[in-house]
Amino acid sequence: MVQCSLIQKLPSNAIGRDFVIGDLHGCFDLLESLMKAVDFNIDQDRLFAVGDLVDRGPYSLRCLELIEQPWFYSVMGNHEGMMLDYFEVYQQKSYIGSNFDFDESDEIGYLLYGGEWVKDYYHSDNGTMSKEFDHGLELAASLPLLIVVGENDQRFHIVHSELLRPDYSTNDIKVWLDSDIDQWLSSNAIPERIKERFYWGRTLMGGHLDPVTSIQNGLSKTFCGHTIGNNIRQKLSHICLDTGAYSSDDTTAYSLTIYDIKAGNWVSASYCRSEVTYGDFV
Ligand SMILES: [Mn+2]
Repeated sequence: MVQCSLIQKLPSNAIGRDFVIGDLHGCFDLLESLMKAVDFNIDQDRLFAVGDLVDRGPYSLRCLELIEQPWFYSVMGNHEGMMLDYFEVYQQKSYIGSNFDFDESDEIGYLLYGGEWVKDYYHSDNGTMSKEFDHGLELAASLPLLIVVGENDQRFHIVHSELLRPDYSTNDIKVWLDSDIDQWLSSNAIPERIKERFYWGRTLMGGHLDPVTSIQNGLSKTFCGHTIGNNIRQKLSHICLDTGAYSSDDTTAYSLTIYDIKAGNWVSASYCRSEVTYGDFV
């Protein structure tokens, strides 16, 4: 499994706006529409992504390449995790110079889970992936599991799925709090035994804890994705922005959503609508 346990700390944005974008899944073109709609200023504004930049949609590598932009920040999603695991097998087996059988080597089912696009970057003549793909892999491997931004009432977090505690079924407090996160920050690592839930868990947004309050005292706003819904929704201070971008061509309720954190409003774009849609979520 992926060894990522990084946590990234950033100051508040003193000169511009902070936006969060839901699971991109290769929908680079929808992101472009949204950045235009909010008049995104790359010199002042910042964009935080909740992970799952790749797989299923049309432009996975272009979404990965966003990681190089100084205004773009993302956490690792389970899809980046699967992609890195898949290519770990490829690298270990040293297929360089011989034909690589993608399907034969897919012990984790990554290709079936949306990873088929990687085959487009394979050179069968010399048995290697393209240089730009290898670079994309390096960028994915650099992603943190958790981003912490700002202080006090300005503070927010970015994580792919959920900050649920492993003992949630018996503990009155179901989620990790700012004080826990501050301890991980001071040791610069998230404990190994609890981190998988950060990018795979679906207990909270999947409705397995309902009924729950929208706010958890002691936990700052925590933006996440991973579980598709028709709209933004909030549970225990987690605000889920995954509105199913990659399937917005055949499901009219789905879209890609960008959220302006301070203003408390969102814009969404879809493959089956020519116009973007606006709304509030405060
Ligand atoms: Mn996911």
